[in-house]
Amino acid sequence: MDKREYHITINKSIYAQDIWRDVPGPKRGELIRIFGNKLRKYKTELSELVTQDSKKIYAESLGEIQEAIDMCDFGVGLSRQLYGLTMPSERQDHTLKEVWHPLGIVGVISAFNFPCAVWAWNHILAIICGNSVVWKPSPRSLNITRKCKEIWDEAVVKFLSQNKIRHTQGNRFHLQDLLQIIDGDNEPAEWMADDTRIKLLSATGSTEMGKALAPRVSARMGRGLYELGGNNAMVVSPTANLDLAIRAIVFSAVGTAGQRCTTLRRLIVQQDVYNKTIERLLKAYESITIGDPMDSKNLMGPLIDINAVNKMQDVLQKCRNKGYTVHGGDVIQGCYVKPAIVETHQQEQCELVCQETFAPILYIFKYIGLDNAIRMNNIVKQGLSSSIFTNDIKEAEEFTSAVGSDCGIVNVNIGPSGAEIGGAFGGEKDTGGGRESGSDAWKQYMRRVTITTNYGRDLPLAQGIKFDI
Ligand code: UN1
Repeated sequence: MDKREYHITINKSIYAQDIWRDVPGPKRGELIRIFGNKLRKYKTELSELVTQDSKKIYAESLGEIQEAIDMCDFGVGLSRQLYGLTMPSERQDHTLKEVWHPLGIVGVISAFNFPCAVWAWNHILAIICGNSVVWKPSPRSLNITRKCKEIWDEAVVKFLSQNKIRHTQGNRFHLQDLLQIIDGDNEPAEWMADDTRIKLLSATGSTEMGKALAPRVSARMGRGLYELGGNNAMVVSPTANLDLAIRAIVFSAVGTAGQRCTTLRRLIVQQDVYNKTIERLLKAYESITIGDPMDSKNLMGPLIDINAVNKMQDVLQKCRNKGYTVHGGDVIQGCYVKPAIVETHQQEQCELVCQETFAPILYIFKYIGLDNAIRMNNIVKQGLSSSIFTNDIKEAEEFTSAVGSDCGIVNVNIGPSGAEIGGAFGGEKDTGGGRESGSDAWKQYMRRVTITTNYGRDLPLAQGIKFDI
């Protein structure tokens, strides 16, 4: 897309939002209900496209589309719950309240690994809140993106056949334009970051990408919502149920071929259960079936591209040079690799471990006491997700307390990946601080207005100020 096409897209987005902001919330919910039902209808086809584009296994792609459907259900309910507040006014015969209004255009930048669900987190909330969306997907996700847009347009047509919308713009009015696709790579992302017409930019991807865009968004006083890199850990305590822990480790370290932002990258195991845990984990890793992601017997497909394979191999070589023990990690063929476990034999986490390598590499560390494990969990720059396996309530409470994990997501007896949509999703530090999907994340997609109304016959001033003329 060139700059001229970009401007046309943004203009269409402005027209569509101008109409949409005036549509009552519950009616906006009606469009999302129709869209959600269409996602249900096309679930198989959409999941196939997710696998085709992202190379994740089909079972996970089904989960991804389900996540988008769940978002629609959440959005329909939310459309009747965009609650403001009323406060008692200090002045006689006055009312004081806060209401939430639509923001305008929301820009969404999504990554290859969750090409549909993460867009849906943003799109559904943005639409329910009365906004329009311009979506710049990863250039690797074009098939699933096109299909989502096609289904969206169908949903809009059905919605318009059942609902009358007040508008004044004649032919220029296309409600389908509430969702538009911006294709391209870094350049259009930069245009979006600099564009004052985009009121909120929600970007998912690497910390590097976020750090390049965020200053541009804030330089124009725009809003940014960032979901960036993770370097997620799990603590395995001596009281952990190892049967559950091993399953959770394998799913969160190997699932999506280690290419989730929530992927488990660091395993912190108490020294008394270290040997037992490694032994069982290595055995579990041996049983992982790798191959065609559409074949239901496989738990792992290929990495996204040859660059990812090379990066993984490079990091593993550096690990060997450092004297770490590397189990697995070999290239099978093309982009198919074996997942790797790296025993570091130390508590210190070197630079290699502190960076996020978007590949199935799991580093293992030993800890002695929980304080030590919490410090190890928190030492990296990223702060997305974390978990502890323990049957000791004191340990679980400490890990989730203010002095425990410093991440946005803190789990007990489940792995760090695979969050439900109902909670707010996101993390601290280099992860960017944004929160998406459930809870009250919707508030970022609206502007808050504080309204004071005087229904009396006098004009009292706040703070009792006297200013008589
Ligand atoms: C991502 O990798 O960007 O919690 C999102 C999870 C998924 C979302 C991952 N529900 O792992």
